[in-house]
Amino acid sequence: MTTRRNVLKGLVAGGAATLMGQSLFAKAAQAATSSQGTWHVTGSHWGAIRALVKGGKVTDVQPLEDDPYPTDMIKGIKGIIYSPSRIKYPMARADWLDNRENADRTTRGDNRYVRITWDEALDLFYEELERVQTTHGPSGLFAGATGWRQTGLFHTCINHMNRAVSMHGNYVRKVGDYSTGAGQTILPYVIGSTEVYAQGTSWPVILENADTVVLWASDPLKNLQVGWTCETHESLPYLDELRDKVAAGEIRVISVDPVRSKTQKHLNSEHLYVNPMTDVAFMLAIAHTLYTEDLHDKEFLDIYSLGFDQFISYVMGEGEDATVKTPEWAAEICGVPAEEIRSFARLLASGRTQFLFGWSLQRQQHGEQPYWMGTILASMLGQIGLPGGGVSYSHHYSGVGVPQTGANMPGAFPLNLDLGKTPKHDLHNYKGASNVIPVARWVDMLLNPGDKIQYNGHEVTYPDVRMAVFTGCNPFHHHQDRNKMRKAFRQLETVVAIDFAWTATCRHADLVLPACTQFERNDMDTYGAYSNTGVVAMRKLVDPLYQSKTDYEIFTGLTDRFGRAEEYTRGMTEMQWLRQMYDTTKAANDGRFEMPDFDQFWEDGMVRFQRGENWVRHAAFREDPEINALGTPSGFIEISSRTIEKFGYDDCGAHPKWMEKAERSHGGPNSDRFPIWLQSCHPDQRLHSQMCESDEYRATYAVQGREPVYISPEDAANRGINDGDIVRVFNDRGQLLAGARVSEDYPQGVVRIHEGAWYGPVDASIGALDTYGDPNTVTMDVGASKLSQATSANTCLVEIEKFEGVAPPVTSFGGPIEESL
Ligand SMILES: Nc1nc2c(c(=O)[nH]1)N[C@H]1C(S)=C(S)[C@@H](COP(=O)(O)OP(=O)(O)OC[C@H]3O[C@@H](n4cnc5c(=O)[nH]c(N)nc54)[C@H](O)[C@@H]3O)O[C@H]1N2
Ligand SMILES: Nc1nc2c(c(=O)[nH]1)N[C@H]1C(S)=C(S)[C@@H](COP(=O)(O)OP(=O)(O)OC[C@H]3O[C@@H](n4cnc5c(=O)[nH]c(N)nc54)[C@H](O)[C@@H]3O)O[C@H]1N2
Ligand SMILES: [Mo]
Repeated sequence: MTTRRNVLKGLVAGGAATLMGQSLFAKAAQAATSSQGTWHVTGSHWGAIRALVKGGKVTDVQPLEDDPYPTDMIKGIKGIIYSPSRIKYPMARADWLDNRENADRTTRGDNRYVRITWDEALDLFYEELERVQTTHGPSGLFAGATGWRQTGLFHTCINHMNRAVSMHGNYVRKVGDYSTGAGQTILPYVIGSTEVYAQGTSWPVILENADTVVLWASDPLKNLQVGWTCETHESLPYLDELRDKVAAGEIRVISVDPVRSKTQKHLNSEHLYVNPMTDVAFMLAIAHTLYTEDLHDKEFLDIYSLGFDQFISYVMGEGEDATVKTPEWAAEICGVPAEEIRSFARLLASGRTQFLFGWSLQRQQHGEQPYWMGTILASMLGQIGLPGGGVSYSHHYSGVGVPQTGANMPGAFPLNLDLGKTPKHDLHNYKGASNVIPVARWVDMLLNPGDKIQYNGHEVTYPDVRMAVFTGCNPFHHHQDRNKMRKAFRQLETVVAIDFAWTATCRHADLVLPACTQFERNDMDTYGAYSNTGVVAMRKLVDPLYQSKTDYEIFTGLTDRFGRAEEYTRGMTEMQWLRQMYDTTKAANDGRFEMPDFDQFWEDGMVRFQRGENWVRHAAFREDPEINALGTPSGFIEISSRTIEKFGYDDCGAHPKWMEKAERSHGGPNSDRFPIWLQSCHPDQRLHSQMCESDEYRATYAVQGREPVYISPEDAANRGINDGDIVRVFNDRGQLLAGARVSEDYPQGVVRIHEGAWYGPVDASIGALDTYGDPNTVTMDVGASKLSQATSANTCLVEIEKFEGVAPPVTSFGGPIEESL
């Protein structure tokens, strides 16, 4: 098979660190202009692309020849630019404009807006910041939410908002994220770093050395289609190599997942079905088998870990909890027959085993526990730090496992931490409340000012927030429990949303400012978030559409209103910033990685570096655990944690435990009323809510114009549901319409609606039917535990019925209902 990697091997035999002139890419770039228009290179979450521009319009988008494994989502890009859901002008909520903080907030969400000028909009933004800072101080403003802003290091919009707003005054911020909240909180106690965003063992090393690869709740073929920076897709050809090794009987791959995933089907590998949210019971029984059959590596545990005795006495039922965690005990919970649990444990111990964990299973109640157990199982096997063995929590993400070049990458637009002067307003008086909130608890914060919660060994006191600013994120997609959110938004006097698409967040905001898309501005980006394969030039394709502006221009206009624009911009234009960012990077790489001057780079579209060396995660620790001690309190792997024990939490203790969930399918709590588990995994054909507004592309997967709900043949038949029917999905928290896709990949009692489906309620009421199929209309908004307070999106039960009668039209797309002044 010809992969980009093989091509590169041939090209760089001599070892030059930079690949520019010779690359496939530069040759193609020379033929960039034709009668059809001009092809420009740019980067995106979906990979590097070439876009054809003719007559001021993007007419075609193709993956760059450099991309070894382009994603189908490239087809959706044009529809983002030319979406009927674009925000065309600055808009203000009709009921808010006249009465501001005294406006009727029960109509929030009815989507009635008035067009205003940019000057009026920025004056209003500034006046509201002034009012809130003067009346309530920094605890009155929440500007801490962040998300998957489009790519581009200079225009990274979250930094623009943070820099500008913090020049005016301080505000309530967030800690953690929705992706890995539970994992990134627990793992530093257990294995010394968050692990979730760490570079992992190189794929070639895994392919060479592993006997068994366990994909635990991990679907890399689906999730590696996008990256945090411009994605190279260099990790995907490795999955083809893995498929070939599976076929040749050289590696066994086992996907532990309630669902037959895209990756498992692609690899044609084994599937081990486990009941949703019961992995910990399964894992404890594996530990039981390894221990009782003397398959565990005592020497490794002695040298590299602490606290095994305490943990294993829990497994053996010797402590307070007198239950022995036998395979028979676990089988009842996890649905894997006891003998299968035993043979799986024996298989793991029979050779080199690499665990690859996805993140979905920590996005649930007690999400810390399966992650902690992952490290414990890998420690019992004694393979942490060996090539093709041990545990990874990141190989499904942004090209982790592609060897890193070692080159310096450009920095992003600076935050406000380098402020020469203090902000206009008081920085520190939070009136006894906390200034940092665990990210997934901000709706609780709005509803319960003054309340105290536990978080990671600390107490957090919720501030009394009156105003919120959102940019580069879509909270009316990303947060759980829409109806609770709608209640919470009634507490807010002022909500400002800056976006290019009229999302449900805009629909619930008071002031909506039209940013332009990344395709309407000049920028540059890291090519390969972990591989640092190169730097991609992001050339503006077309001028900002309608009245949209770059975030840079928007916040220059805002800071100008309080005399800080010069400081904000440092007196530089967009192109001056880009030049400076590039030149700084070139200087930092000098002598190690050759880079052309800026103009050449801008013309070429990319500078690319030589593939880095293979690497093994935790090898240094294994080699010398004293010198290369882990970042845990003891420096060793902590199978039991004194630190966590001392917090005294009932939902995360001294070592991992099986804990029942608030609701759980397959016989668990509440399953008599709502028998179906809803998983809201990451979409195969979107990036969260981005691209949902791409009409033509959405039509390729929507069912009668609604988001698909994937359902098993048994569940569908039992409810008289046929493939293609509109169904109502509901529980006590909410209700939504979706389109049934009956699929053999789903077992009975398990359905999926991909996260990011645009919320489109029938009206502004609480409990309103969602017309398109946003899964967060029905998900639960509780912290994973007192330790992480992370999202529990995947702890969610529902019932489903066929929708009878005339379905209401979808209200999610096409922008606001415009009213005149
Ligand atoms: N039920 C459920 N919910 C989930 C998840 C789940 O698994 N299940 N996953 C969670 C996870 S892991 C994540 S990361 C979050 C993602 O949540 P978000 O990051 O909030 O989701 P996105 O849809 O990427 O939202 C980005 C928004 O920024 C806008 N935007 C993009 N670029 C720019 C720009 O340059 N300027 C401006 N002004 N705006 C821009 C886009 O139009 C879009 O509206 O969702 C979380 N929510
Ligand atoms: N195409 C695409 N790729 C993406 C994204 C996107 O929006 N679109 N988003 C990116 C982001 S921000 C993130 S955070 C990552 C998310 O990465 P993940 O959270 O790892 O991805 P998911 O797709 O939610 O889930 C992966 C698998 O976990 C399984 N699973 C769910 N619950 C359980 C459980 O209880 N037990 C077991 N054993 N398995 C379970 C699901 O069935 C699914 O096959 O993806 C990134 N990649
Ligand atoms: Mo995420």
